[in-house]
Amino acid sequence: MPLKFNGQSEELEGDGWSPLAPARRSPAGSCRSRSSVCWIGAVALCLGLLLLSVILVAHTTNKVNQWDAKYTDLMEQLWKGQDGQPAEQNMLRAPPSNLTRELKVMQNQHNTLAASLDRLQEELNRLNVNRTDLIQLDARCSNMIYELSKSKKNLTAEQEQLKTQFNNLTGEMEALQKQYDSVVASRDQLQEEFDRLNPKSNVTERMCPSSWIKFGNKCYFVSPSSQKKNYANSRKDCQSRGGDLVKITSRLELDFVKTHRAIAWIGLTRAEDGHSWVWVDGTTLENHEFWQDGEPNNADMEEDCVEISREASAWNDVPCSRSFSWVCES
Ligand code: 2F8
Ligand code: CA
Repeated sequence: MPLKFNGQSEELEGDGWSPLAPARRSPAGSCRSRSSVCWIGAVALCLGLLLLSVILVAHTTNKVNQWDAKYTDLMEQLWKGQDGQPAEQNMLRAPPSNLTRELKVMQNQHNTLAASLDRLQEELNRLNVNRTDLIQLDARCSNMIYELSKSKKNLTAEQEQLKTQFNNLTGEMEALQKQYDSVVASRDQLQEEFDRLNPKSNVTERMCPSSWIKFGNKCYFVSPSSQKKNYANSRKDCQSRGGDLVKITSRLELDFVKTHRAIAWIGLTRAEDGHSWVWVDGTTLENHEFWQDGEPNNADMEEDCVEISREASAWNDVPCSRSFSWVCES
């Protein structure tokens, strides 16, 4: 007999047995009277459900394994070519022609770039060597600059010390010079006083070397008439003999000289200012009375030395390069 579902009672109805129906119909429990039958039915139902679940799980697992195997096969086919080689290798073995061209171009570019890279590497190595040299040079230069600046500092300090010493010594020298001048002045004063008090002592006999002529209290050397020298060499000769060219300070002295040599150099030259005249001892000419008439005339703007001239037995300015005899005194 078929089973029917009762919507109101939510029970299966039929002529046959319904496991729940008795309990609903008799809540106080008519099933209690048939409890063992109820329990057996419930256990059987549970076992049936359990068996059904096991079957479903086994079926599902089987399906999953089948799909997994299929998926693995598909992946292998995709990875391998028809000939069993990997698909990528096949593509590389027989690439399309445009790809081959591109590959060649890229290969060429790669080679060019590799060559450039090599060259750049070499250049880099060379620059690194130069850089190392420059770093060493820079270090040496820095060291030298440091040493030089140290030396400069020391030298500057030394220079300052020397300057101070020089200034002190200059001061001392000036003080000593003043003392010396004062002592000389005192001596001269005492000498004058002594001469005044002892007139006979003035006449101090002085001896002159041979070939020198004594006149007054001075000695004179007159050069041989056969020898002529310019002004500078004449003066050198006098100095080598321990004297200098004659300095004429009186008519008497001029007359003495000109009687021994009519034409001769004397120790008088034009001063730096171009106008005044100086003696060999550095003193300036004060007495102008012994010039010839019209002299000094600085003829041709080149007459800076003085001679005793035969014509007038007086002085004339002439070029220093001219050659004459000379007269020395000491
Ligand atoms: O007339 C005086 C004149 O005579 C000479 O020049 C022509 C002298 N020159 C020499 O002796 C070189 C001048 O010094 C002198 O003034
Ligand atoms: Ca002259």
